[in-house]
Amino acid sequence: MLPGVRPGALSGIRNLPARDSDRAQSTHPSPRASHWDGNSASELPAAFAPLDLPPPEEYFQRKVALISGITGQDGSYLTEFLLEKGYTVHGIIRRSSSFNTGRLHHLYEDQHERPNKFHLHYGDLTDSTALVFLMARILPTEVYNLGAQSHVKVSFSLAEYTADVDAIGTLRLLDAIRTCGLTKHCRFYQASTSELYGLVQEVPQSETTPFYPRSPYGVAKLYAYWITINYREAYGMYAVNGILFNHESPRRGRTFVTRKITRAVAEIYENKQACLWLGNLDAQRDWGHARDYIEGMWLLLQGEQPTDFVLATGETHPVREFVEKAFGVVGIKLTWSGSGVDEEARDVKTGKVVVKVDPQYFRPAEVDLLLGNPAKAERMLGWKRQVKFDELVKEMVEADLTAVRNFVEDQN
Ligand code: NDP
Ligand code: GDR
Repeated sequence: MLPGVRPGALSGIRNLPARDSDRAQSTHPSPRASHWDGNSASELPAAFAPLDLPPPEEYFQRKVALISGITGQDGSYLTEFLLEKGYTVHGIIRRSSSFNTGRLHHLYEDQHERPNKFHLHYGDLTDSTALVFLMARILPTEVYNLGAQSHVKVSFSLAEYTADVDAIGTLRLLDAIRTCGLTKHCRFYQASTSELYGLVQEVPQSETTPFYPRSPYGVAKLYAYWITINYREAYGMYAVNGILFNHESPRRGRTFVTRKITRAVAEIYENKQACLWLGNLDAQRDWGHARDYIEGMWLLLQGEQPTDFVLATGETHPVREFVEKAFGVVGIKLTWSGSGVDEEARDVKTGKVVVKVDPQYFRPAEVDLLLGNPAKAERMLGWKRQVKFDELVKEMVEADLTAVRNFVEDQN
């Protein structure tokens, strides 16, 4: 039982449509392992007897999403979005000794409004058997692969683990779809990233910009990007990459720079913290609001043809500017002095040093500048970011102020 989860919420799969095994067999060929000549990749035999699938007209009327990474920032917003659209949402959660479902708690509160629409299952992107089992039981129509060791700096310390989860984990999920014979039954979204551009080869970056990842995370995501395309081309799957630039929100994990800043601003303003220690203040990012990007993910799976898209704001800002704007929300004006590791910022009014540099937050290889070109998504999907940079900073600082004042210690 999940801590804090109501009895029954983790009870596994309910609400699946009734199956008609006779009709299902007529729409699904028998395994032909003994006759297969080993030449045609698209005719690989199923690993086990074909699943007892509902007939296509019934199967595709269902809107059933399976989300890896449901407990993360994006997973929680995506769950809300899909439930609103009438989907049944299944999420994969990891076993953890501490709470990891904090971002989903409010959805349990809504359970009585939407009975049997929201289910969580233990699983892990490192566990193929669990993925195949879940795929076979849930029979999703859309799979969103958001699960990842998503911290770039951490990936330098956990390079092998990051590759296992972010690269091979994507392969495992795609293979679970194949193993269950669902390549034509479900659409697959891969959470690709602007970190693929790394040492950028052109500005701004678009779908055609060459990649040059700069971290074990970026390199792992490069494999995931290509294996998604490979499965699309090899098996005719509707599998797409959303190449998303940084997107933030009050639900952002507190070790990412935006949330680290907004939480610290709130703590400093309330006299609960003296100083904010940061790494590279010169790095520039194209920062949008996570909620806007969730809609883009869904749109990517609703197209006629599977195509990869960049989602970005088309603006870039240095970390230093985010810091200034965040302090500005609580009326603190900063003055900067020094350079490199000696750079610091003082509160103009009090003269106190409130920002300093700590080299422990530098990265062995940095991504200096990201600036996305969302023209293709705007043109073909009608997608456009709604929340502007200043609004994003304000929303995050205000949410952290409320949390600090109410002694809310979220686990993000
Ligand atoms: P988070 O770090 O907030 O969430 C990551 C999710 O992955 C969590 O639910 C986490 O579970 C889960 N996870 C980690 N390891 C495993 C594993 N071994 N098996 C299964 N699940 C696992 O990331 P975001 O929500 O910000 O990002 C979502 C996805 O989008 C990620 O793949 C990220 O790399 C990618 N991305 C994010 C961008 C951004 O700016 N936010 C931009 C571009 C891409 P737990 O809660 O237990 O840790
Ligand atoms: P990023 O996000 O690496 O872009 O990856 P992060 O917020 O960690 O860093 C952004 C930039 O800020 C600089 N920085 C600091 N970063 C952190 N975390 N902590 C600090 O103290 C600090 N000081 C300066 C960093 O050096 C960097 O240049 C995020 C993740 O969500 C990825 O999963 C996703 O793929 C990309 O965004 C797009």
